[in-house]
Amino acid sequence: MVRIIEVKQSVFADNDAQADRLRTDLKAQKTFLLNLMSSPGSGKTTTLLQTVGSLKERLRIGVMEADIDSAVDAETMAETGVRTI
Ligand SMILES: Nc1nc2c(ncn2[C@@H]2O[C@H](COP(=O)(O)OP(=O)(O)OP(=O)(O)O)[C@@H](O)[C@H]2O)c(=O)[nH]1
Ligand SMILES: [Mg+2]
Repeated sequence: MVRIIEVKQSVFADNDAQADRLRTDLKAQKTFLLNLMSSPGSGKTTTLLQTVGSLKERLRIGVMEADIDSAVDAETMAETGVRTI
């Protein structure tokens, strides 16, 4: 027997609400947030290093690395002089 359960509320409703709050806060602070995600080895760090190199004199930039395995990329980014965590 198949039972269909109707979900009236998005399971991501809480995520959406938090994302909305974050967007509002960042806009008020005039902060542009970019989440850069792609396959391992596809060129994220290279792209970031070039982007930061081109813009760091004109914009205040911070990088949050989300590598759960190592701090190699965070250390590489920190060498550019921008705030990196
Ligand atoms: N040919 C070519 N090689 C690239 C390009 N961008 C990056 N690479 C090379 O690809 C390799 C991986 O680049 P990374 O920038 O370290 O890639 P990543 O996505 O940060 O890798 P992870 O952090 O390990 O997931 C390096 O050897 C880069 O020099 C590109 O546009 N063309
Ligand atoms: Mg990388």
